[in-house]
Amino acid sequence: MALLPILRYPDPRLRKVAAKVARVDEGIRKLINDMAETMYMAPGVGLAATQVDVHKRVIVIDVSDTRDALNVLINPAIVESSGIADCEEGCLSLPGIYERVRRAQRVKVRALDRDGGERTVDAEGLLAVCIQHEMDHLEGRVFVEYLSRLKQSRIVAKLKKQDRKAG
Ligand code: GNR
Ligand code: NI
Repeated sequence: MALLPILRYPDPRLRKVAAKVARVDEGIRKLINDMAETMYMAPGVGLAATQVDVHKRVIVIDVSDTRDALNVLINPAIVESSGIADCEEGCLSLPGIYERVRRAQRVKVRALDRDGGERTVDAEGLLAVCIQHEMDHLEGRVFVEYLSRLKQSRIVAKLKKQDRKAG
């Protein structure tokens, strides 16, 4: 396994649209293992391949307290959604930034698992929010793009200041 570097906003590579996975092979399973390790170490509750500069439709998520319930979603598609949830979100590509975003409260997602089998996940609460956040990454979208231009420019300034302090 290997820890992968996470791209930081506003890196233009975060804007790339990820391609469908044609076959769930050993290369994809290695990517999943590395992404899971990177997510747990960060620590975060989810990670999209886009964030580690791999532009394939692969997501890992674990919203459990015990950190032992890994969800792997390959080529995810939302087939149903309902309700509204306003959730304070964070992102490993924007360390230290937390903002409220409006999402669907429940989503039903069809995806492939790490063995290439089809599965459907019925999600609500943080899992549902996280799935939508990660699927946005695969489309080249980051949660702050739902905020006003003014807020976005303040966030970019704050991240730049962080980078300067870190050297
Ligand atoms: O670790 C994360 N926490 C989080 C909290 C609320 C809503 C979404 C998230 S996802 C984020 C990890 C990440 O950046 N995934 O892309
Ligand atoms: Ni994120």
